[in-house]
Amino acid sequence: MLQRTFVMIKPDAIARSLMGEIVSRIEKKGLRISAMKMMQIPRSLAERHYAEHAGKRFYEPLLKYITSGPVVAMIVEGDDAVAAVRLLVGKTDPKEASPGTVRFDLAMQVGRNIIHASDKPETAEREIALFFKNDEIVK
Ligand code: D4T
Repeated sequence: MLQRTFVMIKPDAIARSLMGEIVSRIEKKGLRISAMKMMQIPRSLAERHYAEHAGKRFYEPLLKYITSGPVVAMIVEGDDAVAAVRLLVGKTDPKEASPGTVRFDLAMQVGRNIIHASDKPETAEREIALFFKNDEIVK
């Protein structure tokens, strides 16, 4: 089923010059990027994006991390794109991710796991609405 998902390249990936490597993996897989922008996330947007984690022990460090530098936000489309991108990204903790995934290959710590991808189609739509206006999306 044709689906879209929300992907974000996190600040440490930009700082480590891994943006191109990550975009390249998404493109080579055969997925299509229909929106993309670099931005620095204000705290208010970070709070809304990570609302489900409010109160958890890693919440404050997570907000600090995600607002610490520029990110690249993307909409990625393709057949079963939500699951396809989650597989490409790997498990949340890079130590548990499988070889060949972005997180295993390029990261070491859960608190610096370099990429975000929506976990469900409904989450994807919620996150896309948070980050993109309709006129920023290529048809
Ligand atoms: P994101 O949302 O960043 O793509 O991550 P996941 O969807 O894979 O995982 P998540 O929502 O459970 O976690 C959000 C974010 O919090 C960081 N985190 C998570 C952390 O620093 N310590 C932890 O113990 C957990 C569970 C990493 C990702």
